Amino acid sequence: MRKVNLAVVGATGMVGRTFLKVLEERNLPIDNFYVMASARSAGSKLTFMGKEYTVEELTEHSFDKPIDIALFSAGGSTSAKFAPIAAEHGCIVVDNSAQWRQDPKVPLVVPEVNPEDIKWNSGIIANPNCSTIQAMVVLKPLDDKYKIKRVVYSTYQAVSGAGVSGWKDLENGLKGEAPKKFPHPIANNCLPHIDVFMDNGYTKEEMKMIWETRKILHHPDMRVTATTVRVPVFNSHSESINVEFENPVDINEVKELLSKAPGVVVKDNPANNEYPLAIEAAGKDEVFVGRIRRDESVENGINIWVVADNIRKGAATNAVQIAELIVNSLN
Ligand code: 25A
Ligand code: L14
Repeated sequence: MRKVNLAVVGATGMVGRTFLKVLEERNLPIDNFYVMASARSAGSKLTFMGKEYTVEELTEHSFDKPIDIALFSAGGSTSAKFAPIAAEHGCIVVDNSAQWRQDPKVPLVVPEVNPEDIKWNSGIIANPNCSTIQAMVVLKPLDDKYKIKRVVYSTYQAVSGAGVSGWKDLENGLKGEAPKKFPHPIANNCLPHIDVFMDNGYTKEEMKMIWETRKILHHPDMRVTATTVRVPVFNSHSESINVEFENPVDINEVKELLSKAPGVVVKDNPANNEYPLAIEAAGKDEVFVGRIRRDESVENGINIWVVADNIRKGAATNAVQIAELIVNSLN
């Protein structure tokens, strides 16, 4: 594998720091390495592969030097401005924000699901929303086998999804302090509100799950609905997913298919109280699925419970896997 020059943009954030950790673990072949963030943290130090790196301020000139791949997680407005500058300089951006995901010129990729889509990139590849990624890894083999007719998502999302400030709201809220990031206390509470409200009454997080599911599975008309809820959990998103299929399903075959699916671990043994749990998924890269059962209210339906670390598979790990696909395509 050829060595690449790689930059991490938003390196001091929740996802940015995890990019560094995952890059170290997976040993991507890196030649020159750069860490970038806002002026706020320029000059601070980050350790990568035992070496200390100084955080640079992200500017219009950051990509004047040769950089092959940049992993961005610095928010939508930063990506809107700087990802095109990086791409113009020949760098391939893997962007973790929602800024480019619906752009028809930008592939939206989960490596276990639609790796072939990286081929038609024009300098920017989007990393999907954390809640979408973990659902896709599980739904893809089922769609291939039974053809999905309709999906109903209900999510139970960790505060780490809202970055450093979301984490602090739960930490401080448990001590009785008022929230700064969320509109209501998150400690001992559930907020049916993630990202902004839209004209149709859905939140943008819900609409992202709907739009992104269709784009990744290449089913532009798939019937999908979602309710996304913030819960007082530090890390790992849990999801109840109800799926209706065109074709008849056999529940044992579903378990068999999922146990063979790449990136998926079936944890489904109710007799021993075994099912996926947020505290067990945290720190791991796999997507855990359990409570696999028939939806007895329809002819061809199932209910499942899907849990994954939203900062790792939901953000950093998925982006690094995309970077690996890019590196392989350069050879
Ligand atoms: O609303 P937006 O614009 O879409 O932004 C959403 C925010 O959500 C996070 C991320 O916050 C982002 O800022 N995020 C995005 N995608 C996410 C995902 N999939 C996600 N979180 C979870 N899952 P974050 O706090 O994790 O990281 C922010 C990083 O982006 C850098 N950054 C911000 N503006 C920038 C920029 N880099 C370049 N140019 C810009 N204009 C940011 O750098 C950080 O690396 P920094 O220098 O601003 O951060 C310095 C230190 O400040 C602390 N901190 C950061 N944000 C907050 C904060 N403290 C309190 N409140 C904050 N909002 C951190 O400790 C950081 O180390
Ligand atoms: O990737 O949990 O679009 O607040 C935006 C909001 C990720 C999570 C995205 C949150 C997200 C997020």
